[in-house]
Amino acid sequence: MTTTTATHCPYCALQCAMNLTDDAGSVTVAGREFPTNRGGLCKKGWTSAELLSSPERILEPMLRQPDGSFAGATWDEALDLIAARLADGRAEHGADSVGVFGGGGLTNEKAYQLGKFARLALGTSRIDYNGRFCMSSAAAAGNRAFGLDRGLPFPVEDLDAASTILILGSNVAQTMPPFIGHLEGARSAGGLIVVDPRRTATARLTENGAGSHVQPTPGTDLVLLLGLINVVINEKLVDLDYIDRRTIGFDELRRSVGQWWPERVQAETGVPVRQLRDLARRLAAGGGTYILTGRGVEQHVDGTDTATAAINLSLILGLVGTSHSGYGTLTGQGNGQGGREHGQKCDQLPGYRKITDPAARAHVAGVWGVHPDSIPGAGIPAVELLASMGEPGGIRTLLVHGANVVVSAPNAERVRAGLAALDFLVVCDFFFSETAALADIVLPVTQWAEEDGTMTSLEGRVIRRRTAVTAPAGVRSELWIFHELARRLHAPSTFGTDPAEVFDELCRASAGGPADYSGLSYGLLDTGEAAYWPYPAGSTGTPRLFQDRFQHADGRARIHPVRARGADAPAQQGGILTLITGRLLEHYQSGAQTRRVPELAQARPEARLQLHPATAAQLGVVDGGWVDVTNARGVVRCRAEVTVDIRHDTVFLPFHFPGEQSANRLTADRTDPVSGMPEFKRTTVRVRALAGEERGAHV
Ligand SMILES: Nc1nc2c(c(=O)[nH]1)N[C@H]1C(S)=C(S)[C@@H](COP(=O)(O)OP(=O)(O)OC[C@H]3O[C@@H](n4cnc5c(=O)[nH]c(N)nc54)[C@H](O)[C@@H]3O)O[C@H]1N2
Ligand SMILES: Nc1nc2c(c(=O)[nH]1)N[C@H]1C(S)=C(S)[C@@H](COP(=O)(O)OP(=O)(O)OC[C@H]3O[C@@H](n4cnc5c(=O)[nH]c(N)nc54)[C@H](O)[C@@H]3O)O[C@H]1N2
Ligand code: SF4
Ligand SMILES: [Mo]
Repeated sequence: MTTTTATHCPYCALQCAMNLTDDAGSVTVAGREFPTNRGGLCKKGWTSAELLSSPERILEPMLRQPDGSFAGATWDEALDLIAARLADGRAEHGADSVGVFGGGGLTNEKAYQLGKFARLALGTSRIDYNGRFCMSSAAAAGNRAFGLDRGLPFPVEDLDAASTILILGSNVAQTMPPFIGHLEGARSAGGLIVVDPRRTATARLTENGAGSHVQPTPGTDLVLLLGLINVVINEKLVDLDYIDRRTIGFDELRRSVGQWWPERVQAETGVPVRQLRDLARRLAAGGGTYILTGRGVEQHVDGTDTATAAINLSLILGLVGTSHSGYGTLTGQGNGQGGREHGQKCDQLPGYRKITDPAARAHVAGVWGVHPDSIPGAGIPAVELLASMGEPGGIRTLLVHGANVVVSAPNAERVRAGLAALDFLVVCDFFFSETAALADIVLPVTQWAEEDGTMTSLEGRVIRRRTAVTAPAGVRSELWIFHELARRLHAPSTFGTDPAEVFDELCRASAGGPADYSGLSYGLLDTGEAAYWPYPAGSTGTPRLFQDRFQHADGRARIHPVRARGADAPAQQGGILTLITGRLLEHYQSGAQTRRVPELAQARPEARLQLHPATAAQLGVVDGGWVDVTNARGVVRCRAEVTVDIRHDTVFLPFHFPGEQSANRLTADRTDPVSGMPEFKRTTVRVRALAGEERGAHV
């Protein structure tokens, strides 16, 4: 029998729509018409169904044996053992010795249930998730300025009518390929501006009169933005009427940017004065202007302040909540948006409520049928949580759901050592990811096409994931796993296994919160209606936010002046280069999934270090030759890709690969003081060409 099911791609936040056709077990993917992707998919989407029947899939619970190998077990054996170890750990070392690490790829239902499970069944405050590595800086900036964090406060299609789009630190042409269709309007108006230290596929979209590429020194975007604000104010390009009616804080901003005159900005960023002025004028010219940020400017220790500066620029130009203009951040993971709303963040309860707010605690406790005092307080953010493994007072047991931290967390070798120091590690995954391979127990779970649920896309639109194929007999849904463990742990409240029922509960728990889903249900979503939150009961949702007011009590946006910190030691002195990290089209995140898709693995089998020909010549590096990339934390060994598409002082590594090619062996676990975001994008390294015999050992 052949069945076709309408669902969405498992990977990124664009959530491209697809039809999955199951013809007697052979599953094919076809793009489906939808506003974000208009029928298009990227290679990852096209090949996504291959993982359903991957020979590497785990098909029964796996228990580590005394000799270090894994052996299959029944679900009862595995769950009994986990429950017993969790109960013992809690009794012996306290509830906060148990940690939970979630992911932005989990459905809303799973993310919600994971947060509830941690607080009620484990009684721990120690829960956080990989979205801390992703959206935390932009989220903190949005909350601070607007009183609300929804990545794009407008539908993606609004961008079609823009004449100017400024993209700061995002390579959408490779990270969300169908998205570039929405840049066409700006390109034909000559107004696509891409800020990236590399000449990326996205930067190339500005060629032939379509716009301009600004190529600053990595990590200087905050100064660049302060310079733009300075020019906009000095050239009287601000929208004073808007500033007056809708914001607070402009005078302080004006004073704070006085020192960032264009020549000084040029000296720090390398961006010519002329280009800076042209850019400021273009942004103020009207005709539909949007400012978008990505991980390139947010994944820094000053990422919150940089995103805030981008918001300040948008506010003084009167772009936010007005027609045909806007500010937004491009959410990354499939459910990166919903995943940050329903309680897997350490300081959060469902509906984007604060766990420290007594009214929020009382509301959620009411839905859960527990006393508010039984909900633990705020925990600690991801980097700190991982750093506490094996430390006195830190976590001794960890449950991982939807993250591969050994590859994706900063200072990855320290994370590996921390995981090894745990008393007990449980990982739920489809595959032996590098993190699962270190676990005591691995529980195999259903993949996207085998489950129902909801995802909230980068535009804050809640969409349905639907079961298209039958899961292999030995795997289970995480909702079922939470239910079974909660039962064994005698947890209060209920842990439903039916996604629709869990969604209804989530909607009730979110009612009245900033991310209010209370008017939603599977029934409504299944009608195909576009559902943008906030969607309180009785409403029809909110495609466009901030049109009349911002979410602060007085309705005004906060212009929060931010200062640039002193620059670090300039790159290239004494052979020091700046390493930036990011993504390739073919691979997704830690690569745990896409490295197992033959077509993608063949296209990009390994990490390559991008460097400029002049730098390569100085170091004696040839294209395809082996290099060591080192700093105090570790060494990466890989081949070089010599390219003019990068600055002389900068090198680039993708972070999709494990072991000696893992970029996160080099990144530091310093974090942004506001958001807890680690510094992924700027690390100092030395590069050395390897001689024939050295490289021989590693080929
Ligand atoms: N193919 C693919 N697509 C993905 C993903 C994936 O892993 N692979 N992941 C998804 C997720 S979770 C996310 S978060 C998004 C991320 O999507 P993007 O933000 O587009 O991804 P990155 O490649 O991390 O970073 C974007 C760009 O930032 C630049 N950059 C680095 N440092 C700086 C800097 O200091 N200043 C500026 N201006 N730019 C800088 C890099 O050169 C890079 O081209 O992609 C999503 N889509
Ligand atoms: N150097 C550097 N490091 C980075 C970044 C960077 O730009 N540079 N970017 C950061 C960003 S933006 C992100 S989002 C993180 C992401 O990094 P990770 O958290 O490592 O992301 P994934 O590789 O997607 O890991 C998801 C894992 O969960 C599994 N999985 C997928 N869906 C489910 C599910 O529903 N349930 C369960 N139980 N498992 C599931 C997958 O098989 C995979 O093993 O990496 C961060 N790390
Ligand atoms: S752009 Fe993102 S959602 Fe669309 S097909 Fe590619 S990975 Fe999937
Ligand atoms: Mo991300």
